[in-house]
Formats: sequence, structure tokens, C-alpha cells
Amino acid sequence: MNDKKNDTTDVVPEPKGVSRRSFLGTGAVTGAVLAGATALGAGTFTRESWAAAAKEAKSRIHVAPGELDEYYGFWSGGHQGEVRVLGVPSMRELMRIPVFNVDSATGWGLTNESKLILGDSAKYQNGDCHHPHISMTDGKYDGKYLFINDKANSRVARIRLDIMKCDKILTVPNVQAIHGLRLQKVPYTKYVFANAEFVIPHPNDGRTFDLQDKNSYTMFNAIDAEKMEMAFQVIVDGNLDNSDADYTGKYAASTCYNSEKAYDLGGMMRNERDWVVVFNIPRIEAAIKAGKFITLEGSSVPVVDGRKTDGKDSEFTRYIPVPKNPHGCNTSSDGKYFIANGNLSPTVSMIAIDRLDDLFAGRYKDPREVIVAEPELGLGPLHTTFDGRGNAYTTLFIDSQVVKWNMDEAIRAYKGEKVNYIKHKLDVQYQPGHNHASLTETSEADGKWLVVLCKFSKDRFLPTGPLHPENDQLIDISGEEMKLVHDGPAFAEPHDCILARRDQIKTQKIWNRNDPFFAPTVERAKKDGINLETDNKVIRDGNKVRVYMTSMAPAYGLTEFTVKQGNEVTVTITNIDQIEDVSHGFVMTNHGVSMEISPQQTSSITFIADKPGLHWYYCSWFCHALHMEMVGRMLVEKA
Ligand code: RUQ
Ligand code: CUA
Ligand code: CA
Repeated sequence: MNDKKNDTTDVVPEPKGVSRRSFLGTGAVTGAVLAGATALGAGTFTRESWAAAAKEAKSRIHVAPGELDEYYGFWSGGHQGEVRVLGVPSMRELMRIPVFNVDSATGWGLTNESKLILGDSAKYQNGDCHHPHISMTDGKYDGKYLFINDKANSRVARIRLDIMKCDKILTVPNVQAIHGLRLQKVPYTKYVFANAEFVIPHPNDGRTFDLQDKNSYTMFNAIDAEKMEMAFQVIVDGNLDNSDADYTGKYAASTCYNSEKAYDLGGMMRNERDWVVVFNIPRIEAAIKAGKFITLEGSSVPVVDGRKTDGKDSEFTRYIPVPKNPHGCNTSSDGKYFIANGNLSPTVSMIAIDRLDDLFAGRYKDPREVIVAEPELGLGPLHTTFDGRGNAYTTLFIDSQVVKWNMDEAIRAYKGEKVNYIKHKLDVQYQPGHNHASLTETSEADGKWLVVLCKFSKDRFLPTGPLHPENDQLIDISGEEMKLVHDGPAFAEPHDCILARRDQIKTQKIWNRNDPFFAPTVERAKKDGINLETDNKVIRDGNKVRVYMTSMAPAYGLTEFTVKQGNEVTVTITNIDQIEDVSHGFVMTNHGVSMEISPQQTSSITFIADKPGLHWYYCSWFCHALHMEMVGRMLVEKA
């Protein structure tokens, strides 16, 4: 990547003679072109102006070959388990980052380095990631890490954005199903907040199905973002769905849809209102510092009780009733509101964050006094995002729409004024879950692009059998009205995404030899007296054989080595190429062995040489005109 391409100058130049606003203001016809619809209503368009408009529209989202996108997008891969990196607005997929899955291209889940990161959970080959979030300093992305949850196996993973590899995975103890995940925004991402969704008995020892007694609960979890260790857990009433943090560093909030603690659908819909629970982080920290916490059996994590006792609030939490089975929880980019999305209610509830001090001080009789508006938006509101200009955008699952509404006007309407806070409704295809506006989770929300992640695509793409792709749609929100500009099929199931400006993400071009990612492998080599950059050697250690070699296009440092049948063989390869983009691979045929070795990287993989005979190994990443010839042979002698 040369620096000229990597600067932040506009990749989509403003067209001469047509301003963006006036162009997009041409209304429905432009929208129809962009959406690929066939209807052409307006008669004022000539053939030429139509063609010009279409070309214009294309130039907005079409990033020409060789040009770079303005934004990085990080998509969760849902129950596929990975994170995907896209360029926005082109929506081109740039990279996949394996996290909770096994990846044969890079060897994630196969190499020793990745297994060490996966730790005890390496035994699981599935994951279900939902919520990717970028670390922040002072309420702005600092580009250091991306965190993501695994609902399936109750994990939280961290991705280093400089190398775009997962470097830490933590299994959250004492809970089931990490769902909502958000980061502390201010003063910096000290904590990763992670909601455990399901209520379980404690201890969970097989004694009961019952969840109504005091010993059945779920917990809100705070993870030290730098150490990736548990900081504390908070016992809550009901369950926990989504969450967000505020811009003072003091509060985090979570939605609860199962205040009923029910086990089935009917039961979970019984109450007209569930709640948002707000956590007072300084009070929790103070209690833990003062030693006022408990620990659960078999765990050393400090736990405080945030439940009500006999109707009385704990010092750590407040429960704010909101209708009905609320789902998404979003902090407005101006820092003023937590917004709970009603799901089974057509409303969203706006909680004034500046009233929370008074709420915790006991100055309100009714906790709902912190709610400053409850605008009715449409059917099935799930998630809300912001443009930094006072507008919010909420997905309506049942209506298959995104609604743009004004927050100040919603507050005025709540006070009884006659004002229409709904600014625009746009059909999307179909059944949207999350939506995400550029930089919406930060104080720098720029109101340019909105991604809507639709759960169904039905007729939008070529049919692929009973299983359909989903549909990520890109919407231009820079004007008064939203314009759908792109449809993109997506494989299961991108729950959510996050967009950052490209200047906020700084990646390394080649590996640093001192990178902690493969430091344990370097340590091991040192013990064997190996210089990884120069040595090509076989170390025999009883039944264990450690094979060290270099790689430099188009050859391995060792083109043959011999082991005995039954040996546990570890192949460690150091790619001594210094040239950007010259990655090598290592595949041992018929052994389930595959890994990536990028420039200046050391990678290792361990397998049992259980079949006597000659076995070829080869390079799997295209690296040279003689890439096919980059091979070697392992001889396994009969035991
Ligand atoms: S959730 S469709 Cu897992 Cu983010 Cu709302
Ligand atoms: Cu080395 Cu292909
Ligand atoms: Ca409920």
C-alpha cells in the first residue's frame, strides 16, 4: 500500500457542477435508479439526464479499481464464527478474521499459536458472534482493538486491529450465553461490558429446572480490556439482552426482555413492561475495592448483587420499566440518551443520562421519570443509530423499514406538543435487525452512511436453494431523505457491523519479529538453541520431533526430513521474506495440516506422523511464479 493511496483525501470526488445535496435531492427517481427498481415516475427527466444521474449515483458508491474505500467495516459472521472486514461504501469484502471458527486457509484453530489463544475453548469448533466494537479513547475510536462476543460458548474475543488477528479469548465464567457487548467509551476502554443472557441456577449442578428461586440468576460482566481477564460480575433481576455505555464513564445500561424469568415464549411476553437496568460503575468499583463482594464456587471473580431486595434497589443498579421485551440499547452520539428499542412495542424509550445521578440519589419517586420521550415509530423496533445531527434511525423488523426520526422533536411531542418527529421511512429488503451509521458509537458520528443488516433477502439475489443469503444494504443518509444505494448478499449471519474511518485503523505491512502473537513459539525455539531466521534443523526429543525451517519465495529451508511412525511432529516455519504481501503456506498432505506464514511471521503446527511412507508438503499461498514448485517431502519410517 503506498502512502498516497492511504491518505484520507476523498476517494469519490465531488462531481463538477452537481453538488451532492442537489443531486441526491432529485428525489424518488434517483432512489429508484440506485435501488435497481424499474419504476420511472418523473417526466422531467430526459434520457441524458437519467443516464447522467445513474452514472452519478454509481460514482457515489462505486470505488474504482485501484481506489480505496473511505471506511473500514467490521462485520460479525454470526454463527459462522468469524469477523469480516469490508470496505465501505464499495461493500467489497477485504479480509476474514477467523475467531470462533476453524479456518483452513490461515490455520486458525490448527496452529499452535491459535490453539494457545483459544485456550481451553479450543475444543469448541463453533461460535456465534454478534457484536463487534472498536476500542475507544475519549469517546472516539482509537483503532487498537475490536472486541466481539460468542453467544454459543460464552466467550469474548479481542482482535488486534494492527494485524487483524484475534489475540485473546476469554470464557466468561459462571454464566451462559454472552450476548450484548459494549465498550466503555470514556475516558478509554478500560472495560468490555458483556451481558450473559440466560438465567441459570447457582450452582448449576443438575439439581433443578426451576429458575424462580433466589439462587437462579444471570450476571452483567465487566472484563479488563487490556488484560482480557474478568474484572467483576453483577447479579441482576430478569435476564440481559443488549447494552451500551455512556460518555461520562459512569453508567452502562442493558435491556431485559425476560423480566418474567419465564422459560417459554408465552411466559416471556406476559409483562407489558420489562426494563432497562442501569449500572453505576464507580459504585461497583468502590465496593470491590473495599472488599464488599462475594465469589462463586470454583471462581475468584468478584461478584456484587445488583438485584432488588424486597422491592428495594441495590446501590449498584436501577431498573427502569420500559415496554415490551426491549431489545437494542443504544447511546445517542451526543451522549444524552440511552435508547431502548421496544421490539414488541412500537415505541423506543429515551432515557436521559443526565437524570441518572438523581435516580441513583433517590430523588425520583418513579424511575420512569428519567424517560424523556417514548416515540411511536412502527412495528418491531430493534436497533437505533445516529447521524450526529440530532436524528436517529431505527430498524422496524416487522414493517421492513428504517425510520428516521428527530430526537428533540420526539421529546417535545412527549411533552404534548403537536410535532411530527418522523422524518422519513424507507423500505428495506427485508426484516432488518441491526443498523449502523458511520461512527455512530462515537462523538464523531458523521451522518454519511447507514448499513442495514436485513435478515431475509427473498427475491433480491439469484436463488441458492432453500438457504438464502442475508442482505446488507447501504443507505446514503447525508441528505434529508435516506437513499438505498447498495444490496449485498451476506452469509450467515452478520448480526451487526461497525464502521470506522480508514485513517482510524493503522495496520502493519509485515510482521514485527518481536510480535507477541508468536512469542511462545520463539521461546520454544530458543530452548532448542534455534535461530529462527537462519536455522533449518530437526530436533529429536524422545517421541517428539521439532522441525525448524525458513521459507523464502519460492523455497522452504528444508526440502526433506525424516521421522519415525508415531512421532509427534511440530513444524515451525519462519518466513524470512521482507516483501509485503509475500505470504507462504504449509500443507502436509493427508495430515489435516495447513497454516499461513506471512512475511516475518513464525508459525507452527503439531501433528502425529501415523502413516509410514513418503509425504509431500507444499506451499498453499500463491507466492511466486514457482509457487507450485515450493514443496518438500517428509519420510515416515516404520516403527
Ligand atoms: S441482537 S437483531 Cu444479537 Cu444484536 Cu439485535
Ligand atoms: Cu510459498 Cu507459495
Ligand atoms: Ca417480557
